Amino acid sequence: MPTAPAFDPPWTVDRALALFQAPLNDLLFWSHGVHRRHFDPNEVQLSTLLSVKTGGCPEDCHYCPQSARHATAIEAGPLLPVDRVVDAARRAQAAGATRFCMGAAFRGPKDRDLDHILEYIRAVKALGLETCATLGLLTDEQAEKLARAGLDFYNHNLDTSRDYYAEIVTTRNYEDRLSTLRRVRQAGMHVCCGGILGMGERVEDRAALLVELAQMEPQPESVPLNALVPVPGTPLADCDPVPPLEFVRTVAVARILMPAAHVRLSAGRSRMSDELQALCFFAGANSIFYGEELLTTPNNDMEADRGLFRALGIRAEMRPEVRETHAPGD
Ligand code: SAM
Ligand code: DTB
Ligand code: SF4
Repeated sequence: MPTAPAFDPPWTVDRALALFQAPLNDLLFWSHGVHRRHFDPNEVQLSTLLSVKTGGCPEDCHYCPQSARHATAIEAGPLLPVDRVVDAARRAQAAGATRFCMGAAFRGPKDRDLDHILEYIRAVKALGLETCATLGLLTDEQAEKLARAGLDFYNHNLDTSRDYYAEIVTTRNYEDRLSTLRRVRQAGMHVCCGGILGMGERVEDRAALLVELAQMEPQPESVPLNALVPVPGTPLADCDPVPPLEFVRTVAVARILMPAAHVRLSAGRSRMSDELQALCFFAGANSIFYGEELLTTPNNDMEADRGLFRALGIRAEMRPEVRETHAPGD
């Protein structure tokens, strides 16, 4: 077997591509080794999503069923009342999730909407859950307000490479996304940032996306890897699914480039077999979206996920402060 290449930064697209092109067994051996050095390989973190404001979005993201510019079956709704959000968070916590992620179909929040969202954050945080929100582009002041309300993570995906971005979204650019990510960091929140595979991109675009993420200082704490959920009415409805082993390779390269990040199997998991998910966990994935719905599309059945975890000997990760008060095996 060839000896492992050096895994230290700075990462370049060529170096990342060389990993993508390595024999699969070598790549998995390397990525699993990195994974074991940074994490318990038998623990997976569980996040639950809720769409707190659905549809009617002015942006034109070609993958998204919530854009008002695409003729999909999604109807626009208002921001949910706080008690509905708190009920959903309680159910997620009772089912075993440690993080609750609130998503809104905004280009960015209006200040009036933000005040309402700050109430969700305070209430969900008070339950003892980690909080995450994904609300689109932020100003400095909005990022600071979110952080002060107790928001732990902000999800804001780069989605694809800088070069391919304009093929996927025309109503904002890569730099707009990077500016918001800098504001999130500046305000002291953790960054959740990843992308979507299966939008017609090349392997070079996947490598460039991962290098873009890996070059952030500090690197994102959380990296969601979505497989496109093709929704009728969106411009990407007819894209071919990502070849499963290409998805595994992307997980493995993400793990090597961002050794301390939680790499999340995100949208598209319901089309993955148990065996493919098992291979992704071996490659270095250690987080999933848990709950029967993503934002507007179905996710895996929770009982099936618990069954898969039992079969693989995987435990749900506890929050660090909870773990300290439990002996192993509790
Ligand atoms: N509007 C905000 C924004 O775009 O940042 C937050 C919500 S948006 C729905 C959050 C993320 O969901 C997008 O960045 C994209 O990565 C993901 N997403 C949306 N539609 C998807 C689809 N059909 N398949 C996979 N991922 C999708
Ligand atoms: C992420 O990377 N994926 C999630 C979450 N962050 C917000 C969203 C997936 C959405 C899939 C399509 C839908 O359900 O509308
Ligand atoms: Fe709007 Fe976000 Fe969907 Fe783009 S991904 S259309 S910004 S909800």
